[in-house]
Amino acid sequence: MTFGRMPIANAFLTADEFADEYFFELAPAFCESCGTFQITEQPDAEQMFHGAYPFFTRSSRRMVAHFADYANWLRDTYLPADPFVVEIGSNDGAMLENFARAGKRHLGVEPSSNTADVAREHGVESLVAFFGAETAVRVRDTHGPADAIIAANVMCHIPDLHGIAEGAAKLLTEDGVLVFEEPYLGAMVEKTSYDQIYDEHVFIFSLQAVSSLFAPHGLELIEALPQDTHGGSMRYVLARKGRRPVTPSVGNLLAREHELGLHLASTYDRFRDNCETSRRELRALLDRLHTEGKRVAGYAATSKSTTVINYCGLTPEHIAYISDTTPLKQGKFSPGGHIPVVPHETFAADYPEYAVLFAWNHRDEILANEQAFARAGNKWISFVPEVTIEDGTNA
Ligand code: DWN
Repeated sequence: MTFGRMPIANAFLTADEFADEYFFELAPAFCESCGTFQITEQPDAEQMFHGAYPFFTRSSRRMVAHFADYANWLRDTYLPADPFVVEIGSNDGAMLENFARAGKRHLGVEPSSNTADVAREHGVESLVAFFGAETAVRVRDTHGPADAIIAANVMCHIPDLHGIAEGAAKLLTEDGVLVFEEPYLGAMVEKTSYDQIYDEHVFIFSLQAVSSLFAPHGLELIEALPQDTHGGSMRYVLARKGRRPVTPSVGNLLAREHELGLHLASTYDRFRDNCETSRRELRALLDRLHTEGKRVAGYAATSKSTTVINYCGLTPEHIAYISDTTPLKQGKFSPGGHIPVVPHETFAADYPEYAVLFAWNHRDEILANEQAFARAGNKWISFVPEVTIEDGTNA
């Protein structure tokens, strides 16, 4: 299937950059032999992750709390008393800060220098690099082997997964674990959350895919734990084959994937049809509101919104502006659709009548924060799992 011509999801730009904007074809595919769902063309990593990368994990308070829980769970379940923990794609240090504060040995490996700088400000030791076999050996030679290599919303960004697996196999101690959590294919298919598909997300994983991708490197899936973050994620735990028991979660969730038909091409034919229905309905709703002269804004200039805006052909006529809390995005335009991004203060000073909830994955946090918007009679527009209008009071 194809979502058509797509810009880089986080390449927010100024008006004088419109003429040179980069586009590629966003075309996902499903591999019936290894079970991966992936995009077939991806821009170069340096075009996406660089010194002005505009996503900071700390933009969601709920995610910061989630990472504190993730760190505690890891410590209690898999770590020795004096661990060395390496995080791949450590961003602004929201996860590793929990180890840094406890005085534990840690290292973040993060390719975007600006987010790594923020991590250092929070006491997180950070190496600006892409993780792979070479970096893994460098880290092992300078710091020693790692008891855990962790990641969150990172593995699905890395096309050379075999390089990651090879690096992990070199860097981990004998009983070390590789733990990562990522948007889950089962949730995406069930909710038609097609906006999880964009340049950075080269894969949307399932247990089936993770098991088969890491097995050739001697790494075995020993536990899987569903997470409600980012609209439905899965935490995967891998260890050297035979070193740790495989928990029942793996068999149970693999059976559930079978029931969902995640191994069948026909499931993705249905997913494509559902995406097209969602597009038609969102576009029809926004066309109608435009005709009626309603004031509509977007809420949160997420990476995901780039897929929605461009796939649905949304313009500033449909969505006058997008409110976002990230200074690096404010004053710029959204990729492809060229919708202005404004600070949250602009939204709060003069509420629009409708707000499209682009950060639907942070729904509870946002609706709770925006009670004044809802109480003033304004409405939320959601598109996951279905296109709906709701008032959002008492959320
Ligand atoms: O995998 C990825 C996920 C974890 O984070 C990356 N590829 C990039 C990023 O994706 P995203 O941009 O879709 O993430 P979020 O967390 O859904 O959205 C973040 C954006 O939303 C930021 O620009 C800040 C903004 N935001 C806001 O304006 N008000 C977020 C919240 C919670 C808010 O209340």
